[in-house]
Amino acid sequence: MQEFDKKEFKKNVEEYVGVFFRKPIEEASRQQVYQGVAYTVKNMIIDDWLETHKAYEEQDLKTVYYLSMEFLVGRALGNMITNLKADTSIREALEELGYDLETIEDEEPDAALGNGGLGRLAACFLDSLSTLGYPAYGCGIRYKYGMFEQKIENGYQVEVPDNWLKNGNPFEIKRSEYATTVKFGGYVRMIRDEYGNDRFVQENYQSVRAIPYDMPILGYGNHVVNTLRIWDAEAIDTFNLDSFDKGEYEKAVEQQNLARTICEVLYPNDNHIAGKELRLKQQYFFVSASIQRVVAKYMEAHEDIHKLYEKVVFQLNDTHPTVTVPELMRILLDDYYLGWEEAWDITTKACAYTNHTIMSEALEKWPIELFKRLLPRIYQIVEEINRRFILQILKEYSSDAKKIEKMAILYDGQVRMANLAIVGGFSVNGVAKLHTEILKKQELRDFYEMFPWKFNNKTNGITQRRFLLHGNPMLASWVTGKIGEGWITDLSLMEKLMPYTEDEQSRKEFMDIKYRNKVRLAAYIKENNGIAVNPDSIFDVQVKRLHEYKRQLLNILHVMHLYNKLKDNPDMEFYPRTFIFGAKASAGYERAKAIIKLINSVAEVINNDEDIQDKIKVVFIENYRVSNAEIIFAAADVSEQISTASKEASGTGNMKFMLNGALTLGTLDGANVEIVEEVGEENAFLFGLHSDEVIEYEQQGGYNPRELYNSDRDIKRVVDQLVDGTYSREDKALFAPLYESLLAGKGGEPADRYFILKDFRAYEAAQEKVEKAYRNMEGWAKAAMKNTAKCGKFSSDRTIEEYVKDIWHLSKVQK
Ligand code: 26V
Repeated sequence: MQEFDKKEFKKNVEEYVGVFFRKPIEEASRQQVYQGVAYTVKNMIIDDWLETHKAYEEQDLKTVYYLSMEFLVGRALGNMITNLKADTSIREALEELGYDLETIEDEEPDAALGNGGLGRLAACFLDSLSTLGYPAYGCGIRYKYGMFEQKIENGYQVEVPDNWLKNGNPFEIKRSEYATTVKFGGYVRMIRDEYGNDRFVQENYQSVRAIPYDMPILGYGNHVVNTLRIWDAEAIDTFNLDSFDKGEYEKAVEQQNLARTICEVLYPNDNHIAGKELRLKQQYFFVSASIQRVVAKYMEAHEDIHKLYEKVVFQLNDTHPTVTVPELMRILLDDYYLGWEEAWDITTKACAYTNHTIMSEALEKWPIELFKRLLPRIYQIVEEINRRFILQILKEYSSDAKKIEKMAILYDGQVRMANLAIVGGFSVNGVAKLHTEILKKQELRDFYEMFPWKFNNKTNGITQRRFLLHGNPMLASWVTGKIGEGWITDLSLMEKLMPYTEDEQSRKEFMDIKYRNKVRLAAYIKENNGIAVNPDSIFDVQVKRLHEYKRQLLNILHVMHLYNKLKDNPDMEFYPRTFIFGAKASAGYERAKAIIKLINSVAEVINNDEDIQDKIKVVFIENYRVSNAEIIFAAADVSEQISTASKEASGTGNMKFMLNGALTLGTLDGANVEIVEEVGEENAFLFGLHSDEVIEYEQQGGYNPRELYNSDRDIKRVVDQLVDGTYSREDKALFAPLYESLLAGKGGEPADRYFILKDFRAYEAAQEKVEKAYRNMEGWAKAAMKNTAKCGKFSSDRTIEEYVKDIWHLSKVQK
């Protein structure tokens, strides 16, 4: 990249606007100016992108392919400007054109190709891989519609399609030259080739053309540009639609429909399997296209397919891309004519699997009938993998039928994807220490016993470039002022802030920045929700997907309880609080949607109750997403991480709050455990059941919440308020399903299966400690600063270095 030339930059923006929209820049809309800026910035990185890939080839470097159904990358422009270190100069240039940078950035839609934690983690990993200079591709799907846009109407969530590509995507490049064909259905026929070998060919199938689109992923200040390659489907037009052959015609139409539907939409479920045929098609589609292309690229530069694993490693982001295992086998067996053992050796040395949840609802299983019909050749291969694996179990455990029942890949009419991923690879990792331990001791115990060497932990991380440098510019420049800019690429340096926690002036500066960020969020809330909040109140924030195990219900029940107390004792001591929520619920998840409605109903009642005198405000931020998350984290005082212990595999929002100086109010779950290890228990607020206690209750079939309900008047009162019309005058039955879930359960599930009432008093006590701690501003400021200072471990740069050292074995590019 050449030196930044402001004049040239402005000229380029004007030229793009002129060429694309036939307008002088003075007459262009903000969106048009955004487009001009985006193309100009893309232009600035194009040479680096080319050169990076040339360097990879010349240095013949091993590459990781991060296979993921989701990449929740968010906006690209601001991130690229940050990573180009061109923030100040581009800001200036735009000001001379009459625009401020934020306004232009706001014109970009979020690329929301993911649901939540799992997709955002993939995006943070790509940022770190480039920044650290490792050869990497993200491989995924170019959904036409990403995560839905959430509107709140009358307190209810309404889902609006996210047409993120409607104005085009300035950052992507269509790579038709790498298109491949993916086949579905039909049947497999065995033929004998001219050398007398059995060969398998798929016949009478339907196929689609997979077309890759590449998006650049910039490293920070190092001119390394990796690629996020997402696939779109197009129809294969070898059939003549005018054909009088009816069979031909129908097939052509079917193939067109297949191509049209595959990449249409991201499944907006998180932690729940719907078992939909289209989803399996999506999985095989992007996996087959990616793997075919990887093998072809490898063979362009190498002779020996047997050594594929020396240059290629596939990381499977959850079980969603697990068909990688049989697909790679298929290519090696059917296209390269390898024997089974050779092919299996290569495959199991090239694949590694990350587990992201122990929630049994999310464990992927496919009906054999469906799997076989859609992927007949892949199914044959899975059958053979399963047959051989069962022989291995029998050999090691003689005739232990229980082992086969638990570990078989094909069982009870289903294909169990986690089992396939574990057997078909060399590494299985969890995403936080506690989570990995639970996998080893509970969920995947038998596999751990059989393959202990495969298991390892990789505690998640987040990129400080987006969540501090870009999202909280005031704090970022304060930190740089104190300790220099090294933290941007080495977050462990934040430790150097520790001495400043003892300095009164520094504490004042730190809290002043927090205050200004609260003012910024308050303005956002005013503009988007029409609610006025007080930046002097405690900003208590829970933002994440809505799920019962994350216990937004516990949070809002506690708010209802506080409100009861204030109504009973109007003069009680009370530090003003703003409870902020943000969450999307899966469209079909009724209880989750009821919780959103409840939060909004409670907000409506409390925010408009004059008796409360603004001591409590409740805000539900509409359409929580990556771009507004950056503003929210920067402004938080309290980070709510209150999942039922053992259920949240890691959490990554918890780390973003910590980085921005919020104190964790949480259970000992996921990465909270490690956060508290770093910052010290005295700088967080822990409460509630521990994971082993939860697991023990679960093994006994739950606990009896009725007893609690009958013996604790305050608990009874808030639970009853779910059904007495306090928050649903129009329809008392509105929240009955939530009431029922707490006291009865449904369809055999235990009552209060997430231990909300069980943990209620402990949560209340922790909240009282929060209030008390906040009254001591000195102490709070120290603790907040310590959170920022001690967050070094939670950089995704650290996580990636661990993946490289223990799993991927990559080398950095020399540039
Ligand atoms: C599962 C499913 C099931 C089928 C329908 C679509 C769908 C989409 C996503 C998922 C994955 C759920 C697992 C997940 O997101 N886990 C989260 O991963 C984060 C990154 O490791 C971690 O921080 C969170 O604790 C964990 O819940």
